[in-house]
Amino acid sequence: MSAKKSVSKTASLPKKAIKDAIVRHLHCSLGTDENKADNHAWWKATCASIQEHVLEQLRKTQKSHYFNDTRAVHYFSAEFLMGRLMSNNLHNLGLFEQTDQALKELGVNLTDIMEEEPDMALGNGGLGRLAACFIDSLATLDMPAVGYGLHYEHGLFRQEIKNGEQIERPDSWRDYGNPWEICRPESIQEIPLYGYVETKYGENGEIKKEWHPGLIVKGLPWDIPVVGYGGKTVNVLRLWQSQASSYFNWDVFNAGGYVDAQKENVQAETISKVLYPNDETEAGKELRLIQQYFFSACSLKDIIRRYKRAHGNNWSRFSSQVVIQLNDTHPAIAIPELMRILLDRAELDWDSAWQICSKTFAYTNHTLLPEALEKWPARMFEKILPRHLEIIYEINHRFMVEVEKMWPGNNAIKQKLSIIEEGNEKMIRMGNLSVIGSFKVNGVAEIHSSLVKKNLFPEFDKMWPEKLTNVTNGITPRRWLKACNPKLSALIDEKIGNDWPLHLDKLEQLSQFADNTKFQKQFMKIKHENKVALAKEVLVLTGIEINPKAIFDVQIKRLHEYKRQHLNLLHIMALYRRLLENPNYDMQPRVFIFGAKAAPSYKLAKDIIYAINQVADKVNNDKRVNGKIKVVFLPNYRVSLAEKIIPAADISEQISTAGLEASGTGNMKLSLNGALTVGTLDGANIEIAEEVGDENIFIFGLNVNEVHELDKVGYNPFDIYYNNKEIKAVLDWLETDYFTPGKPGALASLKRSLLEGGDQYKVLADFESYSDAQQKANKAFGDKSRWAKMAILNTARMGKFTSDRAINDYVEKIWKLQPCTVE
Ligand code: GPQ
Repeated sequence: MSAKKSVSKTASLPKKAIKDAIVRHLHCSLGTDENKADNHAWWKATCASIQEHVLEQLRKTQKSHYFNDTRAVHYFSAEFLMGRLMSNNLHNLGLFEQTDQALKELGVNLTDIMEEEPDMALGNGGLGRLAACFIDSLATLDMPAVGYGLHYEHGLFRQEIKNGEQIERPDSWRDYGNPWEICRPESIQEIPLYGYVETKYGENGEIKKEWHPGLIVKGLPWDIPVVGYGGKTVNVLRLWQSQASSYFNWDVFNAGGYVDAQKENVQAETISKVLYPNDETEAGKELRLIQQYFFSACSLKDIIRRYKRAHGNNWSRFSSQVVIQLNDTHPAIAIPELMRILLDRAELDWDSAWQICSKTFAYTNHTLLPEALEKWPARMFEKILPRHLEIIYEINHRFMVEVEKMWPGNNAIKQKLSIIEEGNEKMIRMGNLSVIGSFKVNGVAEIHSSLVKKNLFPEFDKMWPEKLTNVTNGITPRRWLKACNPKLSALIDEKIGNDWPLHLDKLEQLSQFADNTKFQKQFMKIKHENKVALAKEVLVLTGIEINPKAIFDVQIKRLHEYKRQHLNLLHIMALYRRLLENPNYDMQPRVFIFGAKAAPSYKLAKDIIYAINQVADKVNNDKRVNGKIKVVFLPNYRVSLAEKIIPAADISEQISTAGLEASGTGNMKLSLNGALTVGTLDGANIEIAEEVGDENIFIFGLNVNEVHELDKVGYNPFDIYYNNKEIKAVLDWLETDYFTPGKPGALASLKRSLLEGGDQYKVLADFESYSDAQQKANKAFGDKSRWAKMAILNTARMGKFTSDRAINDYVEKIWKLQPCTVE
């Protein structure tokens, strides 16, 4: 779509101009100078000088979108896991090399000052990082787009490990300011909450509803510019910060209630205080619902304000100008909010309002896990959003009429499809609301989307056979290869030219060198250098020495039972045991690297982190192991750490129970950087296997149907425990104090969950097959040339997984956007 894209104008910027700008900012923005400046000051001055170009392009982009009156997508997401922006912005502007040189001449090291930037960790994991990759691709493809989310004061907690256990510390990414964001007080929105609904009657007896809110809070927007690759289109990510509305509090203040007025300030400001750290579990907390409504309502008002500037009060073109993508159900409250605005404010009749509304929203589902499907108590809704509850009931009532037409007299289906779940406590099902209120619903990988149709929403699929669809996820190759793996990128440039970051399919041309000994050596030399660099980092972070010649086996993702870090751990324990029983046990030296945060309230997830660290401690210090196994748990896994681990990985662990990982995106990043996947037939692993070929991936375990069958006949983990000596020994080991001296039973919760607990995630069922796959990987690594070929083919065949392809799929299937070029 943007094939003609070339290097940006800024790429020709002379080094001298860059140097001058940085020094000018050091002097005039920071009030310091070259002799006094520390790395932090250099970082800030460099950001400020980059931002000059960014803002210039932002202005041009906005002008161009305005004059062309473009249709735009609005990506609503409670999470944007942006990571650091400096290297990304430099690469996308085409200024990386010159800036590196300019700083060198100033006696400053760019890599060092990049370490000064705190991660923008405004997300938990895959869902939030996907949103970040998507806005990168949208800008790169010149698509008119705005990201909308929350300006959390504290992002995802910082993880420390103390005595093997996870400790959560607050993340303070803005303590020293954020050089990329722009505050826009001119675009503040006021958001009502609480209160009651008054029913009024018009002149002709028509019913009118008026919501009298009990509290109004302000939404203050912060804009983060999103630079497309090539530096032309610069879109924005607009994040809302909550503030007390002065307008409401003055009354209290004037009445002498200064302290009470402050209380209200505190309440209002709490809304955007902190990101909920639960990944794939619905928290059910009032504040979370308020967060969701707050950012959705601010964003809608913002969109409507912009629409009205171009189209006045004529709503007829709204849904042809505006498409809103709901990133999971977190912003689904935007559906009744738009209805409320159209009915109560614009005074449209129900049918006209619903016409507009149901052509505006599209919804992405990211999970089938029942505990992640959001439901809110109707009681809570009534208290916080009384008018929305009425509207939801009306949407549901009209929808039930449709269901009755389709399945006359079938109450079971009505109960299943209703937005309202009747039970002890009446609940609002946000998934059902999202499907009913959207014109398209997509899953995030082929298998996931087919399960959404078959298992989650089969009746909706019958009602609207065109509505449910698939868009397989993707990742931006700019951050996840070009920027994070500069040596491999340079080698690829040399071999196939430098436009692969925009046309990732071109990597396929590397496959012609897969058998070439010289290229294999070059490729693996870079992998080795990346491993040496990671080994240094590991030493600094953990004090553990690792051998760069060993296999670097990596599992980096949120900690969750369905992702099965404990399957990996049991296998490590089994290897350890085999080595103790037979010191000549044949295996390549291997370093197992973990990175994972557990939700603070997820007890077993924290127990697994503790178990990994305890096993690590024992194995790493056991002379008998002779360095053949090392286990490293890297604390505080986050985007910037991923960028260091991924280029150094040999093996990528993607070992979820089949049917439970919707897609996965780390799998794509690792494979793109030449790591081989050990994985189940789950999520995007299936599509990765299709691309790289069965001979270049290690697939194991039950597939979705087999998991299903096993559940049908009844799965009993004790059968495996009693029949497999190794599994029994390893599980029993957990109950001793071998890994927790003086504390027998400290790891017993793991064993319990796998036996008495029923092993919901089939860890024991997949163990043997996993162990076999690992043996195969071990053997393959022994053949250097074979391994190099496999690694090269992984990189070569990842073209499909660029987020540019994913965005183009959304554009074609759902958003129907036209690119808008910017000078
Ligand atoms: N995902 Cl519902 C999250 O990271 N958080 C969530 O709350 C939900 C989903 C992930 C999902 O587990 C991965 O399989 C996907 O690759 C990712 O979303 C993006 O679609």
